[in-house]
Amino acid sequence: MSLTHAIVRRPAPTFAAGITTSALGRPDYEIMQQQHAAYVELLRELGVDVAVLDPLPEFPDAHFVEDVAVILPEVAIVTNPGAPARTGEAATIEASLGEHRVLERIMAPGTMDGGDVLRVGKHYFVGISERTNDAGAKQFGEIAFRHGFRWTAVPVGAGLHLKSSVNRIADDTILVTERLATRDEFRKLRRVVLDEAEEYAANALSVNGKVLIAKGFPRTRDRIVDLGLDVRELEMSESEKMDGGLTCLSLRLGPRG
Ligand code: CIR
Repeated sequence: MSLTHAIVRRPAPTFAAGITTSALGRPDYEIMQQQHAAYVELLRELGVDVAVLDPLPEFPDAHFVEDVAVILPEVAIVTNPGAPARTGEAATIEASLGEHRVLERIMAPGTMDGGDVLRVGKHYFVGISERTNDAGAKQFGEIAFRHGFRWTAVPVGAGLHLKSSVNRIADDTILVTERLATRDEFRKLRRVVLDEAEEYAANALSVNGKVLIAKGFPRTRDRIVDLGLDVRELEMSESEKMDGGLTCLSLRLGPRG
């Protein structure tokens, strides 16, 4: 699955006012900007054409662009984010997405955050979480099905989003927390199970043959390297303080169709 384009948004000076459950302390804006710039630079180095949108100070979480849309090969689905403070963010991504795809929408009472949607091949796993409800998942599933995908709902339980706990790192291979590893929905996939102390590293991102992970999780890195995969590490401390990770910072597109 090659990635050609990505959409990111620079963090706003207000970003520390975003939603968080983390007890890691107040994030630093300057360091956040540096970490975001390094992320964009790495995507570009990996051959991705990155569109960088302006900050939106009125939406302190808006640089976590993944949550406002899910991009399929043929269409982009603008979500209805589940946190009331983030609902208005969805409309702000439509113009950029419209350059690449026809748009569809998740409508109330359905809610959905893109962080709950994990694609593995022709299948979508949709996390049911505090942000994505059954109605949102069902609307998503119906659209995905029309475009040739199957889908399964997965109760997220702990953690913010499904992709806080599980991500695809190679064909049919997922990096997953112990808690979700034994779930029936994932039984057909090869599972790389995270150490409990390294669960934040679950939010890995596969980009054009490399696996991007947060820096500071050596056991996870070694396990992925042992699979013969090429790992790149990025400092993610300031996003982690705001419950965000590598996937959250971009919307990614492959070729259309
Ligand atoms: C929020 O709580 O919505 C943001 N502070 C973090 C969103 C992270 N997004 C993601 O995992 N896809």
